[in-house]
Amino acid sequence: ATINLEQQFQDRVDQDIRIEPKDWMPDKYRQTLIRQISQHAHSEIVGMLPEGNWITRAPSLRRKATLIAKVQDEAGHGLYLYSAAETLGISRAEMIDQLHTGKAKYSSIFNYPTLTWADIGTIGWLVDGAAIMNQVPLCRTSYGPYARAMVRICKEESFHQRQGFEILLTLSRGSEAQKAMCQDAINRWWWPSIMMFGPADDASPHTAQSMKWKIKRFTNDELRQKFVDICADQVKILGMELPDPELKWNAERGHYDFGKINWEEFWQVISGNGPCNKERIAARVKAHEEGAWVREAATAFATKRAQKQSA
Ligand code: FAQ
Repeated sequence: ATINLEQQFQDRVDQDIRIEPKDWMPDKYRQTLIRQISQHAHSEIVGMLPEGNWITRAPSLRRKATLIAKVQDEAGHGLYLYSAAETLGISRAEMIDQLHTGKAKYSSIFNYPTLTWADIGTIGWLVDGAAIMNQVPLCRTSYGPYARAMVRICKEESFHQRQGFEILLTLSRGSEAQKAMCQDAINRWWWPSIMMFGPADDASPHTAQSMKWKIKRFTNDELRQKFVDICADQVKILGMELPDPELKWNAERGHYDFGKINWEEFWQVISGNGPCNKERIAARVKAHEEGAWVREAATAFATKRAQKQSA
């Protein structure tokens, strides 16, 4: 009977019929989604830290207001995604616990430090840019609640990408020191940004099955190539360079060729040994502990209200 159910499930996926929370699904499909959606949610929340670091130091009131709004948007994305994951039968508390104990990953990119104001522009341009490239296809992912969350998230990410690019455009037209700061930030963020798409296809254990289930619509390398192609053109508008001497248009392929990625660095960062991993998790654990009284008060209030209503 399970084989039959599995076949029916695959048929629905093949016909692009969305899978909804109460539908039958293979246990591995459920587990894969819990893994991916919760890690995506954790990335949004941890992703608030590197940029949050610059809110008090934004160079003008307008920049500050925009940055606060962007960081708040990331919090919102995390919340939609935790809710989407909860529809699969895992609790928020369990997911948070997996993050804090290192059982669940979050995006490698957020383990790098934000050293200058130009980093904030570069994160918007490259990190949100990479996020959009990965997430637009996820608007058509096979699991309904995840796909629907992605629609709103992608609209907000587009605004983030533009505000980042505009910060860099301003710096790129500024003083020599500002131009140098802009180039330095691009140099530091470029390679980590293209690592965000995950390991090369031949080293990616989950891609084949996730493509079959239409959780993923493109492979890691396909999305990375699209991203490289777009950035190689956009960087020219800034009058800056990407730090890759091997970056070169290949007319035959219709794509840019690019240099070798340092995969050793990637695996180190995702196994907890990046420049800021410990600091990021410590910040999240501290925030969680300091927020315990809020959760307790909210629970006590909900209990009281429920008692009043049933009385
Ligand atoms: N970092 O077999 P695959 C954002 C892990 S955007 C850390 O290829 P899969 C917005 C992977 O989990 C960032 N770990 O796996 C924002 C697996 O380990 P596991 C978040 C990574 O799942 C912007 C192992 O390597 N976006 O937050 C990474 O098929 C600015 C093998 O990899 C998403 O999460 C990595 N970069 O493909 C916020 C998008 N790459 O779980 C604030 C949704 C791979 O077995 C400021 N996720 N790993 O222990 C996805 O599309 C996929 O999960 C991939 C990985 C493409 C990330």
